[in-house]
Amino acid sequence: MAVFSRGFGARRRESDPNLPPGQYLTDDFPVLSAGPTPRIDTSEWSFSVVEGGRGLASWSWEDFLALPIEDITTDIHCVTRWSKLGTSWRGVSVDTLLENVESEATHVMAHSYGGYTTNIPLDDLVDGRAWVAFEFEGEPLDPEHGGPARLLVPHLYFWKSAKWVRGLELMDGDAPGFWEQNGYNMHGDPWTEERYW
Ligand SMILES: Nc1nc2c(c(=O)[nH]1)N[C@H]1C(S)=C(S)[C@@H](COP(=O)(O)O)O[C@H]1N2
Ligand SMILES: [Mo]
Repeated sequence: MAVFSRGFGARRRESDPNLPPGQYLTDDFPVLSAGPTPRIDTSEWSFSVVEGGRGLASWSWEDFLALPIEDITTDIHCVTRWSKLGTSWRGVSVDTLLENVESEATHVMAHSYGGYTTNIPLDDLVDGRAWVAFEFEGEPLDPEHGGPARLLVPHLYFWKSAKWVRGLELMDGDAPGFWEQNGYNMHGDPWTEERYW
């Protein structure tokens, strides 16, 4: 019976073991931006790692694309409760970007073109768990979704994946970014529903 199998399918999708608690699956890719979409030409783009106002590393777009590039297939989870499973990206791992950086930092503030910020413990950005991504599903990342490049930290809620990212600031303690100052969680693990404070 058609009605029966549809209901069964829906229940199966909701109980997908890859879906964190309180999330639903979507096939769309919703756009969530706190402000207007900044348009950054790759000829103007740069990415830098800074600490205490000191620049530790910096790449032009060309230099950045010459770094080791990885293909990533991963699930993503927005705090507004949508999740997408099996999304594919290309990017440079944060491990690569921090390879020659000497630091005692414990936390990172991601900074974006347009002024957005988000804070993340350094441990959550290393060991192959975070990237600066510039392609989505085989295409250059749309400006609406953070192109030329965005942070991708898929094991945390998606607000930690800063769009239009322009750099990482290493910090020796935690400090709230944009949404975190407005009540969002300092960490943001979707599996333990770290949504708000
Ligand atoms: N620079 C910037 N990055 C951002 C945001 C933003 O407003 N500005 N929104 C965050 C939030 S709340 C989410 S859910 C995701 C949405 O990404 P998407 O628009 O590609 O779906 O981007 C995150 N990164
Ligand atoms: Mo979000």
